[in-house]
Amino acid sequence: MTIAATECMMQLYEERHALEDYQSGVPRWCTGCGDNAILAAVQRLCRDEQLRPEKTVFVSGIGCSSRFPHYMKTYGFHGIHGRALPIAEGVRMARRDLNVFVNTGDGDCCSIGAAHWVHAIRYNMNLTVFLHDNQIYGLTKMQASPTSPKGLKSNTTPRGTYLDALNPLTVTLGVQNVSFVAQAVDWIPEVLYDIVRAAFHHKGLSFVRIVQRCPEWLPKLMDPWLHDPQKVRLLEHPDGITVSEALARVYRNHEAHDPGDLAQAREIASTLDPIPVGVLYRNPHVPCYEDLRTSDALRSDALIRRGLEAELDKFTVWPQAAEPATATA
Ligand SMILES: Cc1ncc(C[n+]2csc(CCOP(=O)(O)OP(=O)(O)O)c2C)c(N)n1
Ligand code: SF4
Ligand SMILES: [Mg+2]
Repeated sequence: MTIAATECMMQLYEERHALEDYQSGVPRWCTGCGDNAILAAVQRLCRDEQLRPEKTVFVSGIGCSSRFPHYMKTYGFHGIHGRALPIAEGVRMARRDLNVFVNTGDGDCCSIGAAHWVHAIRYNMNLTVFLHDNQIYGLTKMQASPTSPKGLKSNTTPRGTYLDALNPLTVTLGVQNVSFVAQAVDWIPEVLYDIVRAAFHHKGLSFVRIVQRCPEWLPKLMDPWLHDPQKVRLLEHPDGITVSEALARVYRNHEAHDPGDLAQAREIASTLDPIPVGVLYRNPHVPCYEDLRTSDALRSDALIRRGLEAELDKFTVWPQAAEPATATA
């Protein structure tokens, strides 16, 4: 009896995954790169939720941030530039039993992959999407991206960019069937983790824009926000994230926001300073495309049989009615 109990305990111990079970290799990101903070939050999520590594997949495009799957001891797909979302949708469609995450950069998602981004929001498949928004092309050494601030000098814009930055939050909130939009910053790990967790628990496409610092090419870009907690506007709600007492002492600029209010979410999303952080929008009732496509109603025996018969009928040669015999003289 005692032996059985010990064995049982050992088995439980062995089956519980530690943080190391999700960690793979040493990240090659620069020191201080915000991608490190995102990786730490996501690995913690996997451990806390005890996600089975063999049932979890990270899909990315190309960029510094897209190296993410290499550092997760799960399944992963380091895809092609701009195509993280369609690859992830394919995975999800074929394997609804998997936890599917997407890591995409601002160039990857908002530039070359913009069309896929819009349609992925509309299809609302059950994916957890992290937009690592460092407002620059990091991997290819500092070209302006659509989210670069106006006037930013870069290798492709030596006189500064001419256009206002594209706002990933307002764009996403403008697409039909949007179901979850949040914003996080890499330098408040407690809130980053809570947002990542809320996104994971949402059924449907959860889109999290994470303001991610790139100390290599834009070392000072986020300094004003980093050094003045008043410039961060924390949004709290039981359906979103809650702000701990310790955090509230530092970040005094916090307010209630109901993520069920789309009009309010759009208004908040359009303000850049102070920067809103929290869950802006959540609607758990938007249907997921993969559920619509594979619903029982569409796969009933009767419907499948009718479809098959209709297909076979196309090739059936029906016997002609016998010609009436003609009288011979
Ligand atoms: C089709 C194609 N076009 C261009 C490139 C070159 N390229 C690789 S990564 C990248 C931009 C990466 O920027 P972003 O998505 O913001 O990721 P970050 O490196 O900043 O994390 C570009 C233009 C490519 N690999 N493939
Ligand atoms: S270049 Fe920027 S985004 Fe890329 S690893 Fe370095 S700090 Fe991170
Ligand atoms: Mg980038």
